[in-house]
Amino acid sequence: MRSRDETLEALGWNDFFREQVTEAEAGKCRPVRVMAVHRGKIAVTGNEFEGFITPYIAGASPDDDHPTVGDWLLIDRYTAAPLRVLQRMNLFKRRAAGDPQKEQMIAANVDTLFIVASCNEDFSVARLERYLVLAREVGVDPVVVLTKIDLTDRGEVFAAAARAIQPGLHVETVNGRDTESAARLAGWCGKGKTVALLGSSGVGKSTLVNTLRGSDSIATQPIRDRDGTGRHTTTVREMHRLAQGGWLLDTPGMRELQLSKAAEGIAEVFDDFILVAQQCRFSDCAHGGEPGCAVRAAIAEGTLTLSRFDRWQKLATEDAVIHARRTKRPR
Ligand SMILES: Nc1nc2c(ncn2[C@@H]2O[C@H](COP(=O)(O)OP(=O)(O)OP(=O)(O)O)[C@@H](O)[C@H]2O)c(=O)[nH]1
Ligand SMILES: [Mg+2]
Ligand SMILES: [Zn+2]
Repeated sequence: MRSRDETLEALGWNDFFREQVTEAEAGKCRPVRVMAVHRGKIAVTGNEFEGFITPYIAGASPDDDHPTVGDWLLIDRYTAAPLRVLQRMNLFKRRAAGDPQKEQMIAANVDTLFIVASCNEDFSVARLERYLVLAREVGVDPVVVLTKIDLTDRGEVFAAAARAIQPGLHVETVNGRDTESAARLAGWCGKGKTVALLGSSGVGKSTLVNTLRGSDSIATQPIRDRDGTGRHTTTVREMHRLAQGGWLLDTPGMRELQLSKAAEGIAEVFDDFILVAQQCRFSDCAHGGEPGCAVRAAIAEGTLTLSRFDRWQKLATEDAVIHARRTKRPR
């Protein structure tokens, strides 16, 4: 019995969740934590159970809360069917891409929020403020993590600008690629603790996760030279285990917290295309018949469909046009 609790506690299980499980449920269900959300399936881990299951709860109306990453979920002990999402300690959401009436869940049951920004031209006090507002609304302690300190000699200027936003705000400056430097963040990532990373694409969220884990298993990509913004590399919200026992919840970069039709929305909806496109021989492949195009190969094989390819291209083009207009506008 004891070892069983320890496994769950390492996943973040505590009295708040334990007390929600009725005796009847304890007999026929097991609690699992949602590790990642993919289209149509979720990755969950519990005691002696790990795998992909359907996110759809039988009998729940579409308005009912469905599981998001970080959630504790009761699943049927025998069929693994999800039965109920346990009440959350907290929940990050934002307005859904394309539909301002709908909200998209980002992450649940978070102990600390790392608001990640980098010490370069993409740094914005206004954006940090919006994330701090979000953290306050949700009721999670924020830490501002300023990356790429190694690329500037004005690191203290960026840090001072961040500290000035709010008295007592934790602000850490790091070289996210350096183990010793990133180690100053370890204090927030103790056993069973969940730290969510939010911030624009390209600020180095996945890099930090890799460095803190001492691995390079998560894909990262250089930012654009043109404007210092990222390429929306991460497309899945996913929890990653640290050797010291904590959990880092990596998320896709968001340009605006509530932007409607933007690259990040496209990246999330077409994550399968973006993953395959990373295998194209040329990094700037337009998937129009270039040699070594993995996207065309996948369509030919039938693993990706042409109709979704067309929709993806159309949205990506629209976004590029909007982006070009924005950058051309005189200041
Ligand atoms: N020199 C330096 N480069 C960094 C640092 N942090 C990240 N980078 C680089 O910045 C680029 C973008 O990093 P990512 O980790 O992919 O950024 P991300 O925030 O995960 O981006 P998305 O997944 O698109 O949201 C990569 O080339 C990293 O190597 C840092 O502290 N110093
Ligand atoms: Mg990333
Ligand atoms: Zn291609």
